[in-house]
Amino acid sequence: MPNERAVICGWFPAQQKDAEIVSGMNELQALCRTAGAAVVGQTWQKRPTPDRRYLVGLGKVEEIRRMIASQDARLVVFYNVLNTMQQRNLEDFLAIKVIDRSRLILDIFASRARSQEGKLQVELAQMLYILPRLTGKGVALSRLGGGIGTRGPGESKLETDRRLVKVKIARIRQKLKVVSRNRELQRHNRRSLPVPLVSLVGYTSAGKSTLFKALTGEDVFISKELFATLDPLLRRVDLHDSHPGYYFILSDTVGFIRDMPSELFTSFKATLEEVRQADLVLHVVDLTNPDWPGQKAEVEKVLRQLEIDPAKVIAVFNKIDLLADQESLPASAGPGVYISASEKAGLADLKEEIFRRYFSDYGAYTIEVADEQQLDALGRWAIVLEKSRVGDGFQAGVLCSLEKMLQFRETHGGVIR
Ligand SMILES: Nc1nc2c(ncn2[C@@H]2O[C@H](COP(=O)(O)OP(=O)(O)OP(=O)(O)O)[C@@H](O)[C@H]2O)c(=O)[nH]1
Ligand SMILES: [Mg+2]
Repeated sequence: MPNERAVICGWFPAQQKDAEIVSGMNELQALCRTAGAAVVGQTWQKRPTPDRRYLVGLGKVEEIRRMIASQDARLVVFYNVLNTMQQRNLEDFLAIKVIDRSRLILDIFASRARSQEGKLQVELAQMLYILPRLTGKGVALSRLGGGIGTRGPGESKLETDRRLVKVKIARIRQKLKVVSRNRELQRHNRRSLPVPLVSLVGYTSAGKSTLFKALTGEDVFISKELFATLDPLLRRVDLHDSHPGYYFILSDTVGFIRDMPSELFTSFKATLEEVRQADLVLHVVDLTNPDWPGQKAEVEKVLRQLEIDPAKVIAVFNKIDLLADQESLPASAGPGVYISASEKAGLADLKEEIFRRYFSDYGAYTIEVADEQQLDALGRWAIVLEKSRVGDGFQAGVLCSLEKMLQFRETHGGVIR
């Protein structure tokens, strides 16, 4: 729906603060823009409970109808999740397409998915979204389909009942199982590296990919649009400048948003699992967003759900280039590293913090092993800087913690010099 004209609307509980509502509505506007729709009008309503028929009160619905007419809108997007009946009532009353925020986010994800796994995950989320909405009373898939753009899975006129959707869900789950087995294998190979896996997390648009690019030199997709990144990506980052020989593996992945559609959460489990496996988690925070504390709290909530140990998390406050009073920063936002990913400022501090957290008990050792098999095994325990033949065996210069060195000697043999 390139340039589709949209009106946005939201219901909020009576006690909700106006500032939070404004930030939520602004975010919905950004989501619309990302999906290709221009927001030509917006309105919201505070009331103790949502209206059963229309979510918002009838007076509000009439206001939306006037807005649609005066602005020539083609679409209405609601901040809240609509049930089937509310969605249908609204469409009947307004006589144009009505979708909710979950649907919008699913559409954006669908347009972003590149990898086979990403596509399957999005498709699963779309099916999970549609299934409970296919309730009796002749609501066919064709009616649910074709929200923004023509990407949804609902276009196929053949799939007109719940049974088919259930079969499809089972099939996608099956395929995902195969893909995740491969991922499991890759992860196993990665786990046999002697260096930490460092995961970037953060609210969407916080600057994760910009930081990934600044640290790895990789030309990744960066955009002011939301959910620019979907698929996990891994690259090596050298700490060479101050710590020769040391490096870590950095992963970039999907961003978070408040009230993430539960269907996406379910289907992106495997991707989120990557974060669980990380040795260190860099939580990137966009300090220029007025609601950064709210966004930070939202991400921390997800990290808690994923049972990630807070001790593994490093707060990375980003975009300080845009802040007027940079001197007073460290005191204001809390403990963490202050950077500008786009200006590559503060990156040395960040690398130092990563080094301090993971490598502080590492040192240089020389070890002698008997054969090539042992030498290969050594590479899974320690960073091997150099190796040479000595007599019948090998000698290697390594970086490792003493604890791991002793463990290696216990399980594989060898002589530590
Ligand atoms: N001024 C400024 N802009 C930045 C900085 N870091 C990132 N940006 C901008 O912020 C926007 C989002 O950056 P991304 O790196 O795509 O953000 P992300 O966290 O990967 O976002 P998603 O992949 O959507 O979750 C882009 O327009 C970047 O150019 C920074 O340090 N300073
Ligand atoms: Mg990104």
